[in-house]
Amino acid sequence: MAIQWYPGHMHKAQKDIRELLPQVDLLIEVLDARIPYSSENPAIEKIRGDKPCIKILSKSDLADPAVTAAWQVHLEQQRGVKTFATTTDEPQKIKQLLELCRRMFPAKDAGVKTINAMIVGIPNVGKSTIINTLADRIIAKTGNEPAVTKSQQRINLGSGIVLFDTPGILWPKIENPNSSYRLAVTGAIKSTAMEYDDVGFYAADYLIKAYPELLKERFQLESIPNTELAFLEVAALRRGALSAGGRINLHKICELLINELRAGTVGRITLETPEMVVQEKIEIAEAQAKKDADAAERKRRFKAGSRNPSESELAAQEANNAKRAPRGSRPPKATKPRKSK
Ligand SMILES: Nc1nc2c(ncn2[C@@H]2O[C@H](COP(=O)(O)OP(=O)(O)OP(=O)(O)O)[C@@H](O)[C@H]2O)c(=O)[nH]1
Ligand SMILES: [Mg+2]
Repeated sequence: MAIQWYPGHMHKAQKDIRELLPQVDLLIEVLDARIPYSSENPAIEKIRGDKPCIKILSKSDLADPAVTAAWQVHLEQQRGVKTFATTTDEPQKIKQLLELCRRMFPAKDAGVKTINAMIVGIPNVGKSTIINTLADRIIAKTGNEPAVTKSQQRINLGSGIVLFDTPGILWPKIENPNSSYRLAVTGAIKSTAMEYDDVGFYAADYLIKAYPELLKERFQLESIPNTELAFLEVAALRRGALSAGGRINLHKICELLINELRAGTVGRITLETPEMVVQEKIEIAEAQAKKDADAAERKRRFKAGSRNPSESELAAQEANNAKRAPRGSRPPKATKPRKSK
């Protein structure tokens, strides 16, 4: 299943970001620390050009700390990129972001001009929360569901930095199917645009391989079954996710698993590592190359046109026709060609 969610306001927001970009000095892209690759907007990377960029790894309290550190090293290999891991548990650390902005523009620090920074990122990643922490007051509306911010907002922090809050955006085509699932698991996709069962199976499959110990502890299991279905069944029994008549209710356990993952109660979990993503990119490129080669071959065959059948093929066809003709039937009478007037 391909999960796509690209409502009209996101299309408009993307256009607005593109228009505003030339006027800003700095781009702050907020990524979800649990999915730093899947939450990175490929369009932003294209339109950013040489503009300096801070990539914030938000909600790092929910992510695996060792993997967050690995992602920071990986992301900083990109030109002009600095990274910063944040969590609402450490508001003082979020405030260090302002220092980092000033360090990136030493000339402007002398009060010559204001630094204009635009905050962009996927829905529900924590953009408005960061702005409120930086401003020390509630300026931007926040909420634990995607698409809370619906339009752009300019916020003057008063210390030589102006921030632009923007609505969370996804993109029209999510190329990597794993990314769609990871965005759905972490809560960036509206619940009406995804199926809990499908996403729950995806999450269970990943977790039994990547974080079996956390699952054992959370669901009080002696050992972890080796298929996602078997795990979901025992988890459902543990949690009483049953329908009338005592049948296992897979929908209920999938929803419960996803909600617990989002809330961080299963533990600190990251859904992708730099190594996994490198491998996935290779697989996607290979699949695309095969698709392109098949299309080129079809085109070539079409252009070469149809060939004449060989003698043996003609003979086989004739024998086939004779076999099919009902006994005693006559070949149709040849119709006289009409006289042309
Ligand atoms: N655990 C955790 N939750 C966070 C963190 N930052 C934000 N949140 C929660 O994530 C939810 C979304 O936060 P928002 O700031 O509204 O996200 P947004 O990116 O502005 O979302 P949209 O405007 O919908 O695009 C809220 O419930 C926040 O409390 C964090 O560091 N850790
Ligand atoms: Mg917002």
